[in-house]
Amino acid sequence: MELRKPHTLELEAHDALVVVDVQNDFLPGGSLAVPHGEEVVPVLNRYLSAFHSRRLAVYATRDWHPPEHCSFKAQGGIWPPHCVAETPGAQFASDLSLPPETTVISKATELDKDAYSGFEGTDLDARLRDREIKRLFIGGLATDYCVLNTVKDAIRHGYEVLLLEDAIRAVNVNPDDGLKAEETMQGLGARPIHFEILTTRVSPAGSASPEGVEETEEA
Ligand code: VGL
Ligand code: ZN
Repeated sequence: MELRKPHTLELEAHDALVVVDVQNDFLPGGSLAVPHGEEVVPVLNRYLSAFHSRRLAVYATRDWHPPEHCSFKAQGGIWPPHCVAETPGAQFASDLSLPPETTVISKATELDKDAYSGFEGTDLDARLRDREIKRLFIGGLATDYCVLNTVKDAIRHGYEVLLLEDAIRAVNVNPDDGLKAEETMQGLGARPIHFEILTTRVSPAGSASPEGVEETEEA
């Protein structure tokens, strides 16, 4: 018999959080600002806290381009210069609370290749397999580019994907791009979730209580 309430989700040992490209250039004032991009930060901080307090794995991807990257308009690409490695625009949002054990994954680092997926040209899959990670909780920026492609690759690599629907925002070059991306991800099997469905087993010591009482995650 299923004792758990429907629409709740308990974090498990083989879960990892993947925070996609929450970098200054994608936030207000940045060179490729995602509309409302800053709104993902406080929500991601709640997920980060939930993962950190359970000692679960956290990964943060970052767009990390050379100064004359092929995706920039001057080189015939479609984007303004953004996330140039080692510049302030490429830094993670200052109010993003990444735990010290976060694994940083740099992508699109080569001059003549773009990469929207955190798996493309990186060791992310190998690192996840090393830790026997099975489920990925994926959120960040932007829904219609790097989140979409990271989720697609995650599913292709066999991970179960929980899409943090409350912690993604879209560029929306075309008005529906974000919505279409969400439909695509769900069509491939990604399950949209929001923070409030996470449960925790609370005890004074912070470990599982003998009763295994489930409570909804604190705000
Ligand atoms: C991204 C456009 C260009 C992203 C990266 O992180 O979604 N979008 N480079
Ligand atoms: Zn880029």
